Amino acid sequence: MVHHTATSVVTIERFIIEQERLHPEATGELSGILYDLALAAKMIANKVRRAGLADILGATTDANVQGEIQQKLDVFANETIVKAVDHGGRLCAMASEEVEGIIPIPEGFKCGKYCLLFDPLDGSSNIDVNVPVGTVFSILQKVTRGRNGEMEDLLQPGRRQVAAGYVIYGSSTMLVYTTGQGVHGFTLDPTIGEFLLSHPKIVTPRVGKYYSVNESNFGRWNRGVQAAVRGLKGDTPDLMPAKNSRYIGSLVADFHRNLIAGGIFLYPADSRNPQGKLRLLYEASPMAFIAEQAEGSATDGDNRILDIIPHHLHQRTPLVIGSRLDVGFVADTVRRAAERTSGPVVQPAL
Ligand code: FBP
Repeated sequence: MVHHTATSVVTIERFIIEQERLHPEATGELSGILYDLALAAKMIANKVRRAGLADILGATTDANVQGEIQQKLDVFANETIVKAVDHGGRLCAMASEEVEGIIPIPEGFKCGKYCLLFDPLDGSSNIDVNVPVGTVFSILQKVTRGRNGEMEDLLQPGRRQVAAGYVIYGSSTMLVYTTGQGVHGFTLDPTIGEFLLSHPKIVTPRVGKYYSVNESNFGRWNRGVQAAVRGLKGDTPDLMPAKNSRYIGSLVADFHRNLIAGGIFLYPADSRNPQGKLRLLYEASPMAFIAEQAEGSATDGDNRILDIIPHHLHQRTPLVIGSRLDVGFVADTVRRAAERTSGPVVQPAL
């Protein structure tokens, strides 16, 4: 592995090639998809940067598969990603948080051995108020025969991802991704239009200083989650030091802060969202792959996110993600609370 420091001038293209060389069996198809996504990210960043000026703010009249009114930028981002990757001959199918079913590769274009799942613009409810938003992507290998990708190719557990990443459109635009060889961050230099390596080998602190959760849902959580959040605020100092609260309400922005500085993000299930709010395939799974590659972890409060078997494209899941010991603390606290209410698990007399 070529050693880079944050001061080396390394473009994302060069970095992708160097990582590919570590796999003599590689065909370059995965690298090609990552290039295309970096290009789409530049085009979306360009629109987001000027959002306040151009008539791109505000909503369309259409609703997406989640029943949410689509923001104009959502639609632009979705189309930009599809157009950037659908003709490269590397994909056999796509799925987007904004689109009901599978997005097929148009007839006339060659199909490849990968599938792409993405949330084109996460946190889009924040666009009009100039709060960072993001794009999230996940790449899987095709498992079925035949030209076109099928549902089976998209509904794979997160541990099968070959790559995952996100783009954050914040004070600067960054692309952070993993192909299972650590997590690396690139910052877009708008003066030359290049993503440059700025955060090689990101490792998230084992214990974080921030907790990020929408506390307006407190009354709708079960006792275990309430106890865990109290613990993160300092109620159980012998078990977990008190943390500072930070919540933007844009998953990519909250996750990125905690990845770099250390912390935990939670979107638990609640009486209004019994399955949680965030989507397994477009949000939780790719972020979980990145978190684990950065020595953090991700659960649905109990189970490892990367082991959850998806049943449908827009499935939701509770999400607890970030610094390893913080995520462990939440799981232990929830488990202890569950035992208290249901009584200790009695082992049958053998
Ligand atoms: P979408 O924009 O993809 O619907 O994203 C969902 C999201 O905005 C996340 O980015 C964020 O973490 C969460 O919802 C915020 O939800 P809430 O407003 O309920 O706290």
